[in-house]
Amino acid sequence: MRIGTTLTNYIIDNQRHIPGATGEFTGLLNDIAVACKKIADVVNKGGLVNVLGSADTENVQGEQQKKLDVISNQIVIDALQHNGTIAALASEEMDSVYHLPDGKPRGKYLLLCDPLDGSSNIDVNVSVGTIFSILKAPEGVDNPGEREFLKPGTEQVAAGYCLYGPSTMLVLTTGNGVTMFTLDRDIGEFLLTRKNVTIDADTREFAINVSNQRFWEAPVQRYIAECQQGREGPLGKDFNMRWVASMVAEVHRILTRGGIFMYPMDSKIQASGKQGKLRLMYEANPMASIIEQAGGAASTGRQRILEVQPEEIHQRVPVILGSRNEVKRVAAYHA
Ligand code: AHM
Ligand code: MG
Repeated sequence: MRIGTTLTNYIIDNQRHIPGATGEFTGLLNDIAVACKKIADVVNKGGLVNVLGSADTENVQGEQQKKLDVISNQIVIDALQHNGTIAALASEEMDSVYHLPDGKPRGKYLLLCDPLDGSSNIDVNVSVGTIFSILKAPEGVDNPGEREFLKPGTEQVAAGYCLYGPSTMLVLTTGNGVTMFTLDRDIGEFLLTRKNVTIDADTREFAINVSNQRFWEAPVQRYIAECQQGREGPLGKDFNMRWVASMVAEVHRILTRGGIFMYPMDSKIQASGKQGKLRLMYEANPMASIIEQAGGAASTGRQRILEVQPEEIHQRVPVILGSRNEVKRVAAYHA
């Protein structure tokens, strides 16, 4: 596929190579792209259309929702529920699985999404993003429930994110590499700008929220201490550090110039009875799939993220992902 190809043409061309494809998957990706364009529009207008600030509501996980969390969630529902491409939808912002209204056609896929990740960055005008993951829906189930969603990340048929930064970019994997598209606002289309994305196996850049240092487990303490010792330490090289607090932006940086991103298990998270900070099904799995498809690795420290068997849709996991050799090193320290 040549640089400049529209996302629409790219997915139609992919469909041609799949015998028996009905166009439903193409329609689904198209609906997702439409949702992302609409979210990009409101995120971009920001204070001009009074969408900044808190919504004065909490999501199921007890987190304060921003107005834009709620608006983005509704945009995703509106874009996806009419066209018969999905059978149900689960979102970080909804307590339970969203069932399509009666009379709407049911599709072959299940969609999971974090409509607006990194929303603590909204009010300060820093990059945020939408993350999505697609699973096959079980046949013969009219209204799939939570149980039907509980598949490990290896079962994803596609995953991606849309980054709302200086430019809006949609990054996609359908299990055959990673492709990047940039929104051309003048024509309202995502155009292919990078294909066959690969991540260097080694890196000199780490991303972790160091304010949690006193809570980290020993393997993470050891790794970050070694990074900080730089050329004089056991890793023999100087490291740089970044922390945007917006996973989409961190993953995008890693896909662009390598790096390792960590939101590990720590004693504070443990004390709150959770299994991690980030959500397995809306954040960790889709990002792990993209990172692996680009030649990187993604681990909880103790297990490949994509092999974690989910027990509930809002489940959380520790996340360590990025340049392969560094992720392997941190996993080895856990072993
Ligand atoms: P959110 O889905 O509520 O926005 O939370 C997820 C975000 C990630 O994008 C980011 O990596 C992390 O939370 C930042 O957490 P912290 O503020 O603890 O550094
Ligand atoms: Mg999130």
